[in-house]
Amino acid sequence: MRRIISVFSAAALTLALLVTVALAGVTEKKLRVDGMTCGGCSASVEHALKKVDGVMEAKANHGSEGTVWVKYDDEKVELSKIKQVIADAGFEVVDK
Ligand SMILES: [Cu+2]
Repeated sequence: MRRIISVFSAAALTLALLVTVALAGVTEKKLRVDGMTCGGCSASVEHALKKVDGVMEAKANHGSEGTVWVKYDDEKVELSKIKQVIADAGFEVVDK
């Protein structure tokens, strides 16, 4: 019984370690983005960001106070790259 417990706890420890490593570089950031006037704009920003290696999720909201929320692995992609992709899609990142 003790052996079973120790095997189980070793497995749990390994799993916890793997999860920690996997999540190590995950960062979330919300950016103010101007110029998105309709759902098509926000969809195109999301589409452009999701193609970037390292970007896990992207959610854009258009409007006068437009925002882009992005979840990414900062070991694979830098925030400056994400801002560049948004700019390349034709929109202005307000946060510098
Ligand atoms: Cu639009």
